[in-house]
Amino acid sequence: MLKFYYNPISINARRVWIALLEKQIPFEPVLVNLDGDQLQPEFTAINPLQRIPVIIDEGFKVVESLAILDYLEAKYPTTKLIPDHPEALAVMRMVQLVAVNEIQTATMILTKKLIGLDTDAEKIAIARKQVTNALEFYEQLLDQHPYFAGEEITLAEVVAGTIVPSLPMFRLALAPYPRLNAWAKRLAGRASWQQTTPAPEVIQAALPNVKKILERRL
Ligand SMILES: N[C@@H](CCC(=O)N[C@@H](CS)C(=O)NCC(=O)O)C(=O)O
Repeated sequence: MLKFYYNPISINARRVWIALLEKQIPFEPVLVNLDGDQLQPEFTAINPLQRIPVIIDEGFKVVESLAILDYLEAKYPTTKLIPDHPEALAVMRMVQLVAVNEIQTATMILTKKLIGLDTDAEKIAIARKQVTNALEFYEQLLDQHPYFAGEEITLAEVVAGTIVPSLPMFRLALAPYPRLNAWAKRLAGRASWQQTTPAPEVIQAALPNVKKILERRL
């Protein structure tokens, strides 16, 4: 059975978790405690980058969440999460890349501020602006569709939908973006989102580990 190395507080792992659930792929979850287990020789042998998520499927190992999502789509295409239509495909990729390159990089800075590691006001203002520009872009892109690429969820939702709903944690409200706000509520109603949403106390308890990771990483 497909092995899935994860931790419930990891948004990168959550993307994969949601895709596995949406595609109804049976899997064996392997919890990696981010309190240093990821740095031990046993896990380093699985992923030299010392990060989750990782999947091992029939002996084939994939690291990097976006690569895993592409692999799952190619291997298990029954529930489609990547559209064929060129415009829908472009929208899906834009949303994914903006989530990773714009929003996620900015939330690293905002997380550092939240846990008291970085308080450079100028850098924080730049990070906040980077996020609000991305949200404005998403708001326009959603237009009148329930989901970014049309009537069905795609990897756009799987990737942006696991980071955008967490933004209020950084005092970045979704209310000024009515379509995006409605989209986030739509996703929150899905079983795969509900099953993978970390409880606030789980996030709270993980903050010391998050702090250690951010101190060690770029
Ligand atoms: N680009 C990677 C990022 C993976 C990543 O940073 N994972 C974090 C958890 S969200 C991790 O394992 N961190 C452990 C560490 O840095 O020690 C992906 O998309 O899979």
